[in-house]
Amino acid sequence: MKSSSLVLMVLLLACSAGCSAPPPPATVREFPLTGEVLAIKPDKSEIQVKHDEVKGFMEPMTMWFNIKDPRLLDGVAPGDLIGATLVLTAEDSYLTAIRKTGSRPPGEASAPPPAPADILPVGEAVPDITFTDETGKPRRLSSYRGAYTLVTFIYTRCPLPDYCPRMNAHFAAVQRGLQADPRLGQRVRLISVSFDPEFDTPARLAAKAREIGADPDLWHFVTAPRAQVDQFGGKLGLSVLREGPGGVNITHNLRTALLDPDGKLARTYNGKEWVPEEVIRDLQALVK
Ligand SMILES: [Cu+2]
Repeated sequence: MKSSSLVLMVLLLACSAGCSAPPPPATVREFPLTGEVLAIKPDKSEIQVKHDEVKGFMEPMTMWFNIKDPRLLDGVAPGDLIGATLVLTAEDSYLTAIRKTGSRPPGEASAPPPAPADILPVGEAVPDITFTDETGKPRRLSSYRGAYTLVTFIYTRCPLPDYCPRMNAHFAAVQRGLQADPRLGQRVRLISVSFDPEFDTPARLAAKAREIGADPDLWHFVTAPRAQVDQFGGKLGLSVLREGPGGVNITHNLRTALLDPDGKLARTYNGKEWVPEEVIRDLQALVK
């Protein structure tokens, strides 16, 4: 009850700061997908698949997919080859119609990609890095000291609605919370870091920032050379796998981190499960 009224309040605050037009009606797209199961979450809500090319949509890569009905995974285990339907709505993607088509001989099954090592513990200083922002200017992470800084990682050509586009939508909602509460607006900044610097030029980052209504006083889109972004992101739990010619096929997880005014890691928000209201609540508790 308490949390739902808070959600309502945040929504009202967000609307008082300018309600955008309702989203267009969801169009649903479906693609056949084949691949090898690498891992299954214990609650069967997600499955990791090393998939073949999804014609007209996605290069071969390894990634986690949502499963709406755990019964779809009855009899499916890591090492199995499967066929399925990838469903995309405006905000979500998931696998359905999963069927086992075979299995890799034991010993030939692929190992899941390694989890990122040496993640910074909460309370540690986050190493400085010099980004290039959407105007093409250098922007050091340390220049945000004095503010609570919410950092997430994206790339603008991410094809899956519940990955980077969802992070952008969540940050837009957090931004509305900052605009609605001057106390937060003065003390909190947002940074979206692209891990696709070759494609995400300042011009493309600026176009994305405009498209989703980023206020340049509150929210910056930045990037840095690949090795630097990967090293920086790795410290915050980001893992990016680059495959194909030039490493253009990107498989990634989602990590969002809150840095305190001293540049220390205050907390992390994992994956795509966090909601903007949770961040606003945390910020309201932190910002005195
Ligand atoms: Cu993405």
